[in-house]
Amino acid sequence: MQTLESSSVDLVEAKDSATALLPDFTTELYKDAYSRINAIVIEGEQEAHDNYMAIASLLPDQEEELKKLARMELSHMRGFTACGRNLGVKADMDFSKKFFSPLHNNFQEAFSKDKLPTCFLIQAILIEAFAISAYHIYIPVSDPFARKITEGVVQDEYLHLNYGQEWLKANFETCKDELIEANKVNLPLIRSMLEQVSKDAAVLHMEKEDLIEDFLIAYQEALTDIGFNTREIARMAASALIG
Ligand code: PL3
Ligand code: FE2
Ligand code: FE2
Repeated sequence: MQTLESSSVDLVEAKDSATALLPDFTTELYKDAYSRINAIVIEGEQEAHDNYMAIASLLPDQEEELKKLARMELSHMRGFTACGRNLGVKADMDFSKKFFSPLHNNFQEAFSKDKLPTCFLIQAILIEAFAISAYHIYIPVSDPFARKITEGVVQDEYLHLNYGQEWLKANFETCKDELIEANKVNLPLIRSMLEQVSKDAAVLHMEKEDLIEDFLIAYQEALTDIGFNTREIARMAASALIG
């Protein structure tokens, strides 16, 4: 007998196996979408490098460690550049510079005012959680060359997220209000970036809902570890919905 429960399980399984099908990496449609997604990732890794170097200049006692993180970002950037080259795709860097510019400007403004908690929130929490979710969802639908590279990168991104988390946790009481404010301004930007990338991501067989879900898990876990309680986190997440 077909119960309600078993039919919904069937549906979920049907959806899973449909999205698990690998795309055809050689079509113009795929390569066109990849030219923007690949550029976003290359630009994101470059900005991450620059952001850790900037943070290093504000934290002389942790300069070596932060420079190490920055170097990792450059090697990620080279890895993803190779992924595009391997597929015969030219990354659309004009597009990706515009894509990052609102977040880039907010980081620069915070940096110019020595607002370290905001810098950490933007780079080590928001951008890293965004990257972790994107790379997770990309790995099962990627070409074999890109898969190897992305699997290596995602391990590093956890280290970066963790680094920011530890710093914010150690300074939680003094930076809490600034973090709430920075979240209010910058989480809506991440949401809008997700919206902007979703059509191209779908061509790569990456679903927007999965990206959002994975992002929220990483973000929520980070905020919990830093010291926010459940109600505060719910409020912070809601600010992206309300804008
Ligand atoms: C920080 O270390 C890196 C920041 C990179 C930001 C990446 C955002 C990616 C969103 C689009 C989905 C990409 C899928 C992966 C394709 C190579
Ligand atoms: Fe990275
Ligand atoms: Fe990173």
